[in-house]
Amino acid sequence: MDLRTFRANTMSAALTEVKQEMGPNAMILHTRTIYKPRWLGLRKREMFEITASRNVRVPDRTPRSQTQARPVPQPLRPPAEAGRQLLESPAGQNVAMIGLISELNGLKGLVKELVVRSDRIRCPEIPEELFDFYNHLIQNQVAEELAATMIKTLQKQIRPEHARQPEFIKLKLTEQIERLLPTAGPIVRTKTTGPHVVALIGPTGVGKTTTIAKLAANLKLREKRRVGLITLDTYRIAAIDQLRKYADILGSPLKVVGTAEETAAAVRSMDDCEFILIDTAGRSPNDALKLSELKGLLAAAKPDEVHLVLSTTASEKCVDLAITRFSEVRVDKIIFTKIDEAAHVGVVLNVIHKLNKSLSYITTGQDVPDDIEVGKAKRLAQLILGGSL
Ligand SMILES: Nc1nc2c(ncn2[C@@H]2O[C@H](COP(=O)(O)OP(=O)(O)O)[C@@H](O)[C@H]2O)c(=O)[nH]1
Ligand SMILES: [Mg+2]
Repeated sequence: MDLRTFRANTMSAALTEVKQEMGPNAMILHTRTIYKPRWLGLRKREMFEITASRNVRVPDRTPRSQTQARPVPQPLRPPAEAGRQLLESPAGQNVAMIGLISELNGLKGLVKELVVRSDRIRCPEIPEELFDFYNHLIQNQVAEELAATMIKTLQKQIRPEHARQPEFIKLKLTEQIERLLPTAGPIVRTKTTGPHVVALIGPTGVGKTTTIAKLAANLKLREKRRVGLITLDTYRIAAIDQLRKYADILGSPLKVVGTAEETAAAVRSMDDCEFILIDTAGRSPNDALKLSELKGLLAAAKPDEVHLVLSTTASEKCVDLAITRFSEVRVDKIIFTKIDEAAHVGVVLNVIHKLNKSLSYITTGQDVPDDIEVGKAKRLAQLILGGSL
């Protein structure tokens, strides 16, 4: 079969090429729209592709001389019937489909244009030539106000011709993200006697227990430190079993406690450890009673640092509520989990910037102990500005 593929910027340009190269009777076998990505995935370019052939047999359009070999003579059809059959033939349907596709593409372009225009109306302060970069930040969930501030700062740093140099703009935005996103570095023990006590708090299911296991395994196996584990999560048997499994594998002591006295006693009993990691039950941010109970238990443990664990996959509303409520307990640093599952990670920048707390770790998967990284602004900038994990 004489099969050929044609690509052009519009469907009608592709059709013209088909006609020129293969003649007016060419049969369209397949059409599709291809999207070619540009820098940072902004405004993908549309291409139209047509696959056509010169010599596919379509029975109803075959010249009379070629139909003579048919075993049974065909009755003559009335013109309307022939028209209907032509429409229902693959060729007819392809032509109808092409018409629909090009109309749809026209509409899509129009909607896109309208969205961009209305965004521009909403943010008149964003200069035209930097609008795509602003849009990219917004699409990655950077808060609108913060994105606008970043673009205005960028405008002061660059000359107009730089707007056409995406790599340069990326560098400048990375520098800004590094300034906006303070990081805490890894957990370190600065005292010379007694354990360094670290507690993780946060909503249910964000990954606190898994993160405790990752931290404990890294301290124990990579840094050869003596690590003790305490869990205040006495609500669910499964939660205790989960941590016990890791404590057994690591050969670390584990205490399960439910009262302030038990908590203080557990910390004292691990006096020979260099680090004590405290896991807590995920309290619902709405449950004020349990939150104040958590506050009491934590106070008894006298932690050196308390990390609030937040999931990148949670909605901004959930994250905001968790921050408000858990701040009443105590928050020194922030851990963001499930970066691997998040569609966009701008929320990390928004939260850290708004709270003025530093980012300690990010977690990037379910595997203990590997899927954890010390929070680095450059890494986050890469993720926000288009890098992938
Ligand atoms: N994809 C992904 N899943 C995670 C990550 N951290 C934890 N999880 C999963 O999230 C679920 C809840 O974790 P868990 O540690 O029990 O949460 P907790 O209720 O806060 O203690 C489990 O299925 C974990 O395997 C992460 O970084 N990425
Ligand atoms: Mg847990």
